[in-house]
Amino acid sequence: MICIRRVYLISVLLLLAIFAIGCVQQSKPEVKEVSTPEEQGAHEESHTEAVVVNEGEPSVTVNLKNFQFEPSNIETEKGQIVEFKNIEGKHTVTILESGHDEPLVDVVLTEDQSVLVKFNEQGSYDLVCRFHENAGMVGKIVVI
Ligand SMILES: [Cu+2]
Repeated sequence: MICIRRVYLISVLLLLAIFAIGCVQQSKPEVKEVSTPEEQGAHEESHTEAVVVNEGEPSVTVNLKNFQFEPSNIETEKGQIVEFKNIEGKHTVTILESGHDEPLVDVVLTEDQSVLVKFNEQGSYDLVCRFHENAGMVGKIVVI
């Protein structure tokens, strides 16, 4: 009888221990990975025409607001940096070489975030917000 009780007691303790461990694991705060635009752009480094850079002095600043890029027609020189600054809402800075489908840069910006893009090759680039492309949130970048 004592033996069965002991086994029962041990079983209960074990179950409690397992339950406690489960609780501890569940109550662990979920760490949400917040990726910065720099990190998001890091995988774009393989593209040479337009790359996300972590620092540098922009020659032009483009504001994202009212579902528009302001200005939407940008001209810059080869090697220069363009800053895209999200004033309001959630947008993407998606840059494609004109006539190509694969974006060179594709970064999601939430409010007050900005991203620096360096243009290394002359050419004509399409600027698109993937979320509001149909609303006319597009632009053109000419690198001379
Ligand atoms: Cu947008």
